[in-house]
Amino acid sequence: MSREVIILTMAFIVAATAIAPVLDVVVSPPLNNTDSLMSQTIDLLAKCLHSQAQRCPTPGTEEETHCSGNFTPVGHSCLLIGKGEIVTWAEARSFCQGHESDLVVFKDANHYAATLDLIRQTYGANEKINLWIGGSDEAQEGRWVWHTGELMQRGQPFWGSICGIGVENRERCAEPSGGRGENCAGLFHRDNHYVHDFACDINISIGANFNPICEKTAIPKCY
Ligand SMILES: [Ca+2]
Repeated sequence: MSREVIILTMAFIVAATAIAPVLDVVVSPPLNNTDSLMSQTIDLLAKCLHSQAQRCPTPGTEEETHCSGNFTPVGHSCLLIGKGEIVTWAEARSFCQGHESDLVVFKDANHYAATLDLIRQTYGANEKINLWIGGSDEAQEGRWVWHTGELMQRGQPFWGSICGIGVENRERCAEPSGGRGENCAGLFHRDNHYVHDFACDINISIGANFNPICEKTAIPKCY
């Protein structure tokens, strides 16, 4: 091996050793001979190239995200519908938290629409089920916030426009319309799962069956 090659190899070692901590590459102990030096250099360069080649895309599509457990990728997040879990709003949050998640928060209209698609896939078109989401005005009447502390967007395309449970003639209401008696947000099946306000512990005896929709952050799928 020529002197120039040895010098070049040593330069590779110095450079690769300097960047190894950044790339989380383990560097072997000092080397004893020239052949071993060359072998270690090639191995080290291969590891560096592999590290640089691995990319984790920004979550945004179902193909690019991975969800643990029984959660389903929906846009930028993972959702789990607690089908069969008839619960109050507080019980719905507890159910989600037991699955390392919380009630769903709609960050935009696309996320809301994708969630509606999942509801239809889960229940079919004719299931008369309502679903709890993560909004409330319990702390301050009329100030609707998500459990994250963010303000809920009001009006279209989220909130409904027909009156809620107990009003049978489908008269029109601008939701939320329940005042101090209704402080928890849910998706009302009779209004195509638009957002409505409901009593947080609404009685299931009047046909108000509520399941939870849980959400947690998607894991970027790296390649
Ligand atoms: Ca209220």
